[in-house]
Amino acid sequence: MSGLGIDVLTIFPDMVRHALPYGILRRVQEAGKLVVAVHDLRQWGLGSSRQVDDAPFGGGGGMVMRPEPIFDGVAAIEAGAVAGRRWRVLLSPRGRRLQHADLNRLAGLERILLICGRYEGVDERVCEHLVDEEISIGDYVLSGGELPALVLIEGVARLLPGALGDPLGAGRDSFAAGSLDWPAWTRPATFKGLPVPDVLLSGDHMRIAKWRQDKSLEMTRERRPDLLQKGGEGLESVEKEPRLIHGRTGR
Ligand code: 9D3
Repeated sequence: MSGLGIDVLTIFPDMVRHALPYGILRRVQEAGKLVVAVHDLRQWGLGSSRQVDDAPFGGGGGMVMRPEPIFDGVAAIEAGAVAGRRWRVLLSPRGRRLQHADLNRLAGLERILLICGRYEGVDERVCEHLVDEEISIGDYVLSGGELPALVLIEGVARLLPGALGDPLGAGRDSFAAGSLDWPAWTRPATFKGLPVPDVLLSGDHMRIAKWRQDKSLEMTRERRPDLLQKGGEGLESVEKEPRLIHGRTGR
């Protein structure tokens, strides 16, 4: 297989599986460019109750994910039918915020293992000694890493070669690098008395291209001036060095 393999380790495997067979994500998998294998962490849970969490040392509320099921699950997956080391990513609110450049980097790997946290977090030994990288999808609190893992999977899937029917493919994204999309209209030309801008009906493709570029820049200045700052986190800004953990990187 020349494409990408992604394993997901989670206590809610069906939550992840049920989101996979839709849209581009479905097509990429049907084309064999992406294989996603979802694993139930409870397989490696402790005792007859398959326990995966416990109270935090030092007290305080909430539960923390125990390290053994996660270490055992990762070892089993990497020794399984498709054996070999994965790039191990922990989805965590403490991780570095996911950027488009991360998707490009991850799309270039062969095998990724996504570990989804739940409860109040995971035992720090997982972060320090098992995973290569911690990723967050933004500064808001969710209940676990499953939806963030799906966000990452969908974002990576559409960057795989030939994922989009359009031969320009994801290249159109880089065309719009560092600025927001221009506004779009479709038929009817007038709706509830609201007309489409004349220029778009003019057939003058040079004028249209210029107008769109101006609109894109105007909209970016207005809503996301941070994208225009040099050194800011552009949609496709050249990737900063990935955060090193134990001296390993994804390259
Ligand atoms: C930051 C809140 N933490 C303070 C005690 C507790 C906590 C809340 C929610 C710890 C973990 C979670 C579950 N969230 C994720 O696993 C998660 C996440 C998120 O909440 N926001 C953005 N990205 C991510 S990636 C994984």
